[in-house]
Amino acid sequence: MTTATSLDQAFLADFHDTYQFGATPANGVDRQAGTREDGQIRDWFRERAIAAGMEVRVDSVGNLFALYNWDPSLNHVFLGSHLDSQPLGGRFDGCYGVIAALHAAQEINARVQAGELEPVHNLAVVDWFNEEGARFQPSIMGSSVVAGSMDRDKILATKDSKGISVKEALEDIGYLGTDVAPIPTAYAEIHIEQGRLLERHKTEIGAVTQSWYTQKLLVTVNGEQSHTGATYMADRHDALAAAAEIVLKTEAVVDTFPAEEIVTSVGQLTVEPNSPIVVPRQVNMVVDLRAHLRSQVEEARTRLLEQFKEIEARRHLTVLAQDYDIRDHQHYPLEGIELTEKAAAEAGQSCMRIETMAGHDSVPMNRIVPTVMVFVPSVDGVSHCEREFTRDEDLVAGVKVLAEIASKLVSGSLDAVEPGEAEL
Ligand code: HGY
Ligand code: MN
Ligand code: MN
Repeated sequence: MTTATSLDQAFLADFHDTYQFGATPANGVDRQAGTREDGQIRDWFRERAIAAGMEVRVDSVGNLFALYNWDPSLNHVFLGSHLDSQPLGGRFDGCYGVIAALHAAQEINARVQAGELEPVHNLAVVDWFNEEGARFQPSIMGSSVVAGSMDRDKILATKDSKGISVKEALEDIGYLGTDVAPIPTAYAEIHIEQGRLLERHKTEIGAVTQSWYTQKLLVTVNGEQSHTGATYMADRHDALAAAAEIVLKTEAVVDTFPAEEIVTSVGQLTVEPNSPIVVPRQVNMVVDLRAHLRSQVEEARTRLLEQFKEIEARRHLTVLAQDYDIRDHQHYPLEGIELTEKAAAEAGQSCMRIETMAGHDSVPMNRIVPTVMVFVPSVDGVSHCEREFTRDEDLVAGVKVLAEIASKLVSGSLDAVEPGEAEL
């Protein structure tokens, strides 16, 4: 077993090394899926994996795997997350989980080579393609294809705002793979919390129990173009003014729910024709609704659709809303939660059970194999922002916990456990 300090130092050296890829002036990263920067960090990861004696594979939707194949007849425990980021995103979201997995895997390999561990499964570290869903929508693409909840060909044909397809982008960075993906038997992912509960409770490890219910609404407002100077106000059908009301109503709909149980936002909005002296004819926007309970999202959705009707009638225009990217609750198996709690206790780390408000690759994976999701604290609960930060000591503590969980998974601890249930 490598001594803890060498594991810590090797992990921190690698993790800090990743900051260079897509580095932004305010200490963030911009490494959107399939971009040159995404390709650069993947090349770097591939080199580190090969140097650690791993076999590297790339599948047909750009998922990147690094494998320890101790016995070619065995399937693989997966450890992973994602290297892609949001625009002007944080250095930790996703990338931490991949580098933590890479070093946890090396720790487990050292134990296997030293005869301290007899694995009944091989081990795979994975960088899932396009978890973030910034450039290509929806999010959580690569793991959803492996989990069977998204169609491979549809994903490859998905285009970004410049009309470039996933297939073309992957070809450009050399990651349109032809390898057969390994077969998962269990999955574990460590990730920054991106919220503020661990910090609020002064707790070092989060054992994730379930994901929040989430959905998006693709909203199109159709008004009419006119001259911003020559058209009387009564004659205007201003799609952007209507959209502005929708943005504020999306924010206000949470007011009638218990605090911190539901969150809503409009994160993406495009205006047509976007000319300074033309009243906008069309606005396309994405409404993001997430809550602790499915019923809360459904109630908020009903209220918003009623408000959209009122805006339509008053402003003599149309508002179309389409349900999109619906993710049911996923309950992580109790046995996996208890694995995290035991591993944290062994590592002398405080631990609490927590729900994830953000989506992760572990959500689709949780549908096909027993999945363990672990959090480390986020300073100020900030994420998807250059200010995102987690302290080195918390990162290192997480790697140790992940290594302990991985050692139990490769020893078959969850072999008799079903994947997490979706809330019916
Ligand atoms: O959708 C999510 O919550 C994730 O950040 N992609
Ligand atoms: Mn993430
Ligand atoms: Mn993210």
